[in-house]
Amino acid sequence: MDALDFPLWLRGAHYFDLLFLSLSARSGIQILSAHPKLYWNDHCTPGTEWLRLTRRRMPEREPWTSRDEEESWPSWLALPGGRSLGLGRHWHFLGDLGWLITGLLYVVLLFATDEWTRLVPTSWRILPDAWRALASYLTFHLAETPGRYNALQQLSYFLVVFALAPLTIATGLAMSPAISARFPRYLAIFRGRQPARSIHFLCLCAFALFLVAHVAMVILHGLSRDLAMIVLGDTSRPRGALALGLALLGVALVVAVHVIGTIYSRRHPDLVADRTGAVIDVFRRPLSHVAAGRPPYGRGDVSPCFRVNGRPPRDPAYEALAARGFDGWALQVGGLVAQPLRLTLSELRRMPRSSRVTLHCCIQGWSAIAEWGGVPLAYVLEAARPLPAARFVLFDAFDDKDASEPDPAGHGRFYGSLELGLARQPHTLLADEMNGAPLPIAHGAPVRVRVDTQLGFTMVKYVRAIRLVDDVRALGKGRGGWREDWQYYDQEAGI
Ligand SMILES: Nc1nc2c(c(=O)[nH]1)N[C@H]1C(S)=C(S)[C@@H](COP(=O)(O)O)O[C@H]1N2
Ligand SMILES: [Mo]
Repeated sequence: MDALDFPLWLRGAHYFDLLFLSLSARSGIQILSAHPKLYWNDHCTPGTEWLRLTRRRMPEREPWTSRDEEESWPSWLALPGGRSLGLGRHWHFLGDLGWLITGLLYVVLLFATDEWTRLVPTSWRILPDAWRALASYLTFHLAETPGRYNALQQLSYFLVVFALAPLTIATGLAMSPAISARFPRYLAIFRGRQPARSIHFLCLCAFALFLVAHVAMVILHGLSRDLAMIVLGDTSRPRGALALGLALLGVALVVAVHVIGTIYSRRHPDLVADRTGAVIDVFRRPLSHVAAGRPPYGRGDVSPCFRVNGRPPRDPAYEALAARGFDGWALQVGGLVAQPLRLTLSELRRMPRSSRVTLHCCIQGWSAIAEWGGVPLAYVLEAARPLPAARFVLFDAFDDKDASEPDPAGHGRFYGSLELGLARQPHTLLADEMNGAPLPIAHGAPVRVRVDTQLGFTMVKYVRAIRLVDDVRALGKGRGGWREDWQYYDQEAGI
């Protein structure tokens, strides 16, 4: 058994790991740049971050929004670089999907063959042996590799495959608002969303460290022999030069995928968003439509500070309404309904009410907890009686981004949509209260949407009208929302 070989599937998995992990790493850095601060608490109170990768300070006096905290990192580091969180997420999920499939095939084949014996320690002796190997490396001596891996190699490969990789996946999943709303106990394993996010980042650091050590060891132990094994599967008579040539070609191909992906994302963002979106929506869609469980939070968990994203409308009609305490505001409900409605704030407040203390997850990475009170959207929809053709609920907002934001990512009025099934779930609210008080202007007065299972950008503030439609493609750029259109956020916002 000492002469285990390196079959093609193992060499292929090794190569595809490099491709997909590197895509996920660069796009993960892109996602981090949208909120380059890490916390151990889910309130994300400014100043409590344990790591900040930005020099930008928020003004003390003027109001700022979480988009002002976003960094723009260069393309050699982040995929695709610049302020492109939406596209970064597309690449991240694509890389993850490829990596998951590669990993699953690898693990199945590992145990279907004898190859697992090289990786999985079968005796506790591995610990003192690995320690001895480490000590010899630390004193600049190579540890023996008798036929297969030495104890330190075996232990570190084993830990990467069976501890680091699962931990990375588990903490990634924990950041999904759909999963944490459906299975709050799962989030509790990591003590919250921000700890999960921090650990996910530390996993990236661990992968990077492993890569450096792994490549260093290969070079120290004999580059051409090791390359011949992992590239060609040669164990007896290594063809070092051929292996080196092929390895360089392989790395060049990975680099080419990165370069082409980056250039395409920057030049044709719409095209890249649509193509990659089509692939990843297959596994994202079911996630986005799970029902919410009972939120595990109480009033005592409410965050001391709740960030704002999206400045208040600079619209004379809205400002006049706000000056009158929204007297005169009415919610229009129309489109594909049997009974169009016009509901004033007091009429809306007389409908059955509900309140929930929930975790808000912004796509940029920050979170906060608040109590929201209002009318379940289902009651309003029931009163309007959607026609059978209705499939989406569209929310028109008052804020025209060209007027309200100093540096808008796009143009025109904000809008968003929810698939009808999601809009009807009992946790979907038209909220007019936050933490027991009327909804403040910064957070969307007089009425905003709240959905437990989705990312923050789907929860339209400053709602003006609701329309039921059969298709979202006729609106804006056709992606179902303002941030989807201009920032390439995904309509399937459960992850
Ligand atoms: N009308 C409107 N609604 C909006 C936005 C916006 O810019 N305009 N931003 C969205 C985003 S990205 C988030 S994270 C939440 C933020 O809600 P908050 O400002 O109450 O924290 O509102 C969402 N709803
Ligand atoms: Mo957001």
